[in-house]
Amino acid sequence: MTSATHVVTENFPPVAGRRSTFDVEKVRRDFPILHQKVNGKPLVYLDNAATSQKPESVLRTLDKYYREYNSNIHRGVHYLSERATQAYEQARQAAQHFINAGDPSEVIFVRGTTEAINLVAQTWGRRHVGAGDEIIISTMEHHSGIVPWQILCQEKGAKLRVIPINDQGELLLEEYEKLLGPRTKFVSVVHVSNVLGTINPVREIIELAHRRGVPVLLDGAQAAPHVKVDVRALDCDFYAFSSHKLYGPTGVGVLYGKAKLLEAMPPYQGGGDMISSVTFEKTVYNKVPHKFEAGTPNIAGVIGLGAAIQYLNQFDWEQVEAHEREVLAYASERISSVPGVRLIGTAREKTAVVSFVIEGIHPHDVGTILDQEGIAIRTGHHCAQPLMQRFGIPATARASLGFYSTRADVDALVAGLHKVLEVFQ
Ligand code: 7TS
Repeated sequence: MTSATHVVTENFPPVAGRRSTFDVEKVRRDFPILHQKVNGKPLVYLDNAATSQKPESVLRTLDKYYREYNSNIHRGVHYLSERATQAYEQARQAAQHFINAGDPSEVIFVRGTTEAINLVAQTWGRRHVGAGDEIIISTMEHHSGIVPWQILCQEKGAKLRVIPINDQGELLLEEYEKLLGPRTKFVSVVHVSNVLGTINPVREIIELAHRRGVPVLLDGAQAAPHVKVDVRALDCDFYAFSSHKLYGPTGVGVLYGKAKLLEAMPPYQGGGDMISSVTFEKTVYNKVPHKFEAGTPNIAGVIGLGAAIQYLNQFDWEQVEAHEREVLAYASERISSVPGVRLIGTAREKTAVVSFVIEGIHPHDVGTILDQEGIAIRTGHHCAQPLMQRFGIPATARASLGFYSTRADVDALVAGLHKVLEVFQ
């Protein structure tokens, strides 16, 4: 008979200890997908804001889960279920430490940033927002940070108020301060913009809201992979991020919430695992975080996210940030020197993203020609149509960096852009 004593504690494959220096070539060797040819050219992957690539250790963790201990969690008494449950809860602790949350119960596993924001809008929002109330968002939100609040406002007769930005793509804090008023019920803003790369002054945004007793959600989809997130230092009330942008698997993400808020919120979805008892007359809900995790979750995905965080834990965050800053500065300078290029988003505080337009050439044509060169960038409105309207453009071309990106990637992109210019001459 097997018992809990047989449970293997090391479910994530071991990774080498902490790396003392940041060696980008060594990092690249951890990502098998990077070493291939696309259209006969070495792949240059610069679409990390859409999704990032996965290191070998994450791939092995997923494989190991399905080969060795695939099982449903929390309800089983058998060996496989106990082992899967343990790995799942270890991943929760890994996520807790990654964002410096005070307790693992403040980490709720969801499908991703989109679901995290919808969860807060449909639970906290439905309970606290009424007719005539106001929710503040910003001009640079991803649609995931707009539509859930619009749905809530429509249902409740509440209003969305929008923080404007300047031409560099920076939030106007003094305008934000003016928007905060007696009807403000909630603030929801991106930590880092997926189009502009702007790192917003979230500490100040939160402090100004808290002075008026207003809670704040940060959309950290683009921040978590690039800046050190410390939810306790920020004092944010909610924080959302997606695994797949953080070198982990798709279909999973994290909603952090302060315990006190989560405990007072009604459940999001009803079903298995979120209950402690059910009769036809009445259901008593499970405690957090399980109250918000109805149904069989993405077990493999959560464990894979744990492995991604464990992988990242080898690195000194300052070294990662310094490397990305250096490549970003190089990319900004080289791309803007291409004739006809205009950068969209030139904030003083920026990370990992270079959006641009080329005079007279549609961004989709830029992307298609670059693809012929094996270069992957993204073109379009990037799910931020109101931001496109603010800049008076329908779309941008966007190169976005991961921590494995190099100056050589940038050089290839710039050579590709010169090919684009030749085609359109
Ligand atoms: N918020 C921001 C700031 C994002 O960049 C994205 C995805 C989301 C929310 C939604 O995340 P999901 O994991 O729930 O889909 N951004 C992008 C992008 O820029 N290109 O593809 C997806």
